[in-house]
Amino acid sequence: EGKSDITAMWIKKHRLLYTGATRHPFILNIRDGSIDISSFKRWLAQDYLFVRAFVPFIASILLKAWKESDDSSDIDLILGGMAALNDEIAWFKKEALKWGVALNSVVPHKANVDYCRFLESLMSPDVEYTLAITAFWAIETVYQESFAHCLEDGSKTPEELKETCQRWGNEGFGQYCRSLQNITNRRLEKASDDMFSKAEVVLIRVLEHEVEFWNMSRGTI
Ligand code: HMH
Repeated sequence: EGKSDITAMWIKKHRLLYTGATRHPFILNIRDGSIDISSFKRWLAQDYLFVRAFVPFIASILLKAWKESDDSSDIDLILGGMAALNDEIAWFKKEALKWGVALNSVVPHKANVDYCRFLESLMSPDVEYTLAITAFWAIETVYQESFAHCLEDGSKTPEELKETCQRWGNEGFGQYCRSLQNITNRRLEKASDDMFSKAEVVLIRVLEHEVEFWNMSRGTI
């Protein structure tokens, strides 16, 4: 470990917040089969809006990688992520139809607006690649760790939600997240002290936004 796996060190350091984001009651309720379908539908509709905002975010990272990265394989990975989003948006439309959720009339919730605004702040050309890739890695990893938990042995995830959990919980997506983590670690190893502390703050902000995003599914705030 040491200075070569900084992201793993940060996850340990911020364990409580990380667990809050990856083991949220919404996820635990999917896993134990007690999920209220109206919560799931609320999450589905809001996440569709989030994913649409995620497209320009990834495009901005692609641009930063092209300008700043010393490893051209970063571009291939980010491009692959972008291509997967095309499929993901089609999946949201199909899934919404299945659950009777009207995607064209979804009103973004405050937590969603705040999270998308945070993404937008990172899209600025003034924000360094290192910071943006840290956020990207953290955002994807929270979903991977959350939904993979719903597929582990002993989980009682309802059959009709398994496809959703597979989307982010599958091993291929896990590998993709590890590749993003490797890029993030590589960048952080060479980062200045200032960049290093800024990146840690970015990670904390992502985790906080993810908790708020899950909270939204309750529909009480
Ligand atoms: C809120 N975080 C949120 N939505 C997503 N779809 C992901 C992460 C993963 O792409």
